[in-house]
Amino acid sequence: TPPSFVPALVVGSGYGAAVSALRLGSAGVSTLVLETGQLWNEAGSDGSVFCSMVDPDRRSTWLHTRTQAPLGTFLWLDVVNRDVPRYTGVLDRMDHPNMSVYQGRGVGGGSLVNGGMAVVPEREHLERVLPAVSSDPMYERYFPRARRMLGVNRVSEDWFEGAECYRYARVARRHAANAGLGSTLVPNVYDFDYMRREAAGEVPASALAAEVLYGNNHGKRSLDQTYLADAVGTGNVRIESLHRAHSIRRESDGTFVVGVQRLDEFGNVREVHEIGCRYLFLGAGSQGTTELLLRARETGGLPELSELVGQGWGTNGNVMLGRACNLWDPTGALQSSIPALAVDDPHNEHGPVFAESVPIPAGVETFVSLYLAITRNPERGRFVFDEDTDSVRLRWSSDQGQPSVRAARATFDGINRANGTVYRHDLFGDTRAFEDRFTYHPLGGCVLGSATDDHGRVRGYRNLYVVDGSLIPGSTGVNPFLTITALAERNVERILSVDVEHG
Ligand code: FAE
Repeated sequence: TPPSFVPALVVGSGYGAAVSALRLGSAGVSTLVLETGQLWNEAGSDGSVFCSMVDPDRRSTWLHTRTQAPLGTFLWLDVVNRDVPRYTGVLDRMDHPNMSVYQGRGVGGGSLVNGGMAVVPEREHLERVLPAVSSDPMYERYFPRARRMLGVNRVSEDWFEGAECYRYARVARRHAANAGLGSTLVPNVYDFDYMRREAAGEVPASALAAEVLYGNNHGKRSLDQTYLADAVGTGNVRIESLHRAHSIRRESDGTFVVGVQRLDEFGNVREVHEIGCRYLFLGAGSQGTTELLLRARETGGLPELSELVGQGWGTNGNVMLGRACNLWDPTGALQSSIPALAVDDPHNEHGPVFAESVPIPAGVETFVSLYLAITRNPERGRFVFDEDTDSVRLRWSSDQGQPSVRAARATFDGINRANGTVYRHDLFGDTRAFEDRFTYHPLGGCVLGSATDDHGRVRGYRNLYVVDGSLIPGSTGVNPFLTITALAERNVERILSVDVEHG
């Protein structure tokens, strides 16, 4: 049967994809969005759509039989992760030699699982990593637009200072201050007014019920409630969940033909079909988009793609660590799962460190101060396509995490010295204090200005676009989704005004 046809096809439904879908739909372009993961809108037998971090079930994990939380152990005991039935759950971890890449799966992509921190990057750093992007319009126009569209808000300082659930963040701030370091309250898309009412017992708890990582049942403005809801509301956008784009080829008349696999909720391929489109927008995330392009380049579907596809990948300098606080310094049994504070060390000898104070929502006092540090690690890896497994492999060596560890160590050695505290060595499965073998912030693989032009148009093929985190070469210096969103707003605006025929 000949392929069905849509004018515009968007692959994935994370930040870049959601921006593309809304802007295409608003311009009157009939658009289909394909998402591998589920549409998370139906409650399970417990009455909730998502499960919590402390009691995970099959909804937590994408096609694995055990949950894969980064904090592997506590007192070296494997108490954190659980066996679960294999299912198309919401959090995926893609394992490569020396590096595990986390990604949200479902309509909304990473917005379903992430901590919601929405941070504008430092102007100088953005100019360094994306020299082709002029920063005035970014800071005057696209960052403010992205913040407004995503529903970014700030915690009220008065409430923060007294909230039991942010004792852990205040401890982190005080310990940093004792070492001469500042901290900042971090804006978020989680509705802080909702959280205040959770704390007052007026509404069902989500952030205060250890929900994040495997989804939030309340409070978080994930993309399905913002961009994607608006996109569907234009009447021109349709979203197909449990549909995975697999192959791409181009016909001689310029039509792209995408091979699609329809999955059941256990991840089995139930049906394959083809969809033709005029405009193809790839928003499948750093690994997903890069894999689609490399497969197409290596297996003949898009042979003209640049050799630069696959390159420029980085971890955003992610490294996690825990400190043991003194027994007179509790971090609190009730911890909001939504981080609200970051320690700032701009003058670190190994480059600036922005370290979020992250919760351990165990429900008991642990005296642990936990951090996800974002460092300026200059190391870059690359993806290669492996025909045997029909998937990409990441080339990343174990020593490439060392710049992140050195920077974090310089910051936190100082904090430990100033407070008479030590690192925890029991959290990451062995005795290491710094966990640099995973990233929540994969970036790069199809870098703007190299594998694409200055607006994400893929080199070698007209009407083929990359719109997600793969455009950014490895680092934003802060949490990345606001940058991904603002960059997509900028690029898609240009693409719509220059390339696309409007309906
Ligand atoms: P992304 O959101 O990853 O979406 C890609 C989507 O494409 C996914 O839904 C995939 O299932 C789907 N997909 C992949 N392959 C295919 C295919 N072949 N066919 C169809 N669909 C496909 O892309 N960032 C922040 O700024 N602040 C935070 O607080 C924060 N916390 C995080 C916490 C966790 C646990 C994680 C995992 C990430 C966190 N991030 C945070 C990172 C952020 O979520 C991430 O940078 C963005 O989601 C990336 O956006 P993309 O548009 O690149």
